[in-house]
Amino acid sequence: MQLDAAQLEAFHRDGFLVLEDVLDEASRKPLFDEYAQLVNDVAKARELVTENWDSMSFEDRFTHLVANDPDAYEYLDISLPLKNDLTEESGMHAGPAVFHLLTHPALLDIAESILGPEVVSNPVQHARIKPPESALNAAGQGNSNMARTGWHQDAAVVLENAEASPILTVWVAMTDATPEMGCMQAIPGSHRWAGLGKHCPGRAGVGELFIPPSLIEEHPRVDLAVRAGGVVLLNKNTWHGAGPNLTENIRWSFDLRFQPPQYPTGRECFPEFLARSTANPHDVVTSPAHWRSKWEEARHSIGRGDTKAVFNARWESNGEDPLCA
Ligand SMILES: O=C(O)CCC(=O)C(=O)O
Repeated sequence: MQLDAAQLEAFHRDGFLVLEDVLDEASRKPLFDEYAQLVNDVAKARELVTENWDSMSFEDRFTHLVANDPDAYEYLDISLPLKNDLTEESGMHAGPAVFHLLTHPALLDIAESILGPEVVSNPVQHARIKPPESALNAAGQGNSNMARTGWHQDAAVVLENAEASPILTVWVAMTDATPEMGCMQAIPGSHRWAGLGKHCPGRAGVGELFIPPSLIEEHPRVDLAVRAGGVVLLNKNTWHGAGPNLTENIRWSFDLRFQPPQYPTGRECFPEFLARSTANPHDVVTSPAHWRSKWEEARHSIGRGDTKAVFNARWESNGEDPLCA
């Protein structure tokens, strides 16, 4: 589905666009199935399978796992962790259903409408499966893949070398995302403000950077609520965040990034790949195993010390700023 002129105008005006009904149930089912198996496998490996496991729903199994062992989330995310001390044992999930999501024609059509015919999958990407906030301990509540997401601009998350890279965020709703579930919120038009706003260093790692709440309060915010199967597009400069999941259900999304090939990704220690191309169709990655091997090679190379895991640390200097307290 290419975006029409009115949708493109709204995206460029607001810095975001909510699109309902992009992925049907059949497109999402392989992901539900893959994650059902994954949660079983991870719970087994972490010795967290309970006696009544067989009678538990996916939601309850997942919640039990991360409530008792928030570190286990590493094995469910679709990126290696953003840690400078990555090892060959560091976890991530790079299953075939995730690759088919990254290369889903409906998502690539949307990306092409904004970026043009050459589309690269940027490795900044996450699975966010958020259980009821009340189930999480302090460590879980500090992890934006499972709990609230501090306000930020996506351009602030990558290295400075990607300053000019037109990176598009494509956020995919696996479940409904309502205000009570902690759907994303954004400030309309904030992508047109000059440069990057002040960000504070993440207290629980570089991925948890945030704009001080006092700088958000003065601006009108809108909820980016969307039904399961819908998509939210974000300009990389749009100020956005997400509240806690205050319901009894899980709130699940994948946030993906796409860009044209000739620009830095801003996270060069992790692998990009060509997802669509009319200029070089033979270079398009079409095999889930090929994609997975790229992440395995990155982990191996970082773990061996051949590649340095470098993430954006540019906000560390704001650590002492009273606004960041
Ligand atoms: O889903 C969320 O909680 C936040 C996602 C987000 O901030 C992003 O995709 O940049």
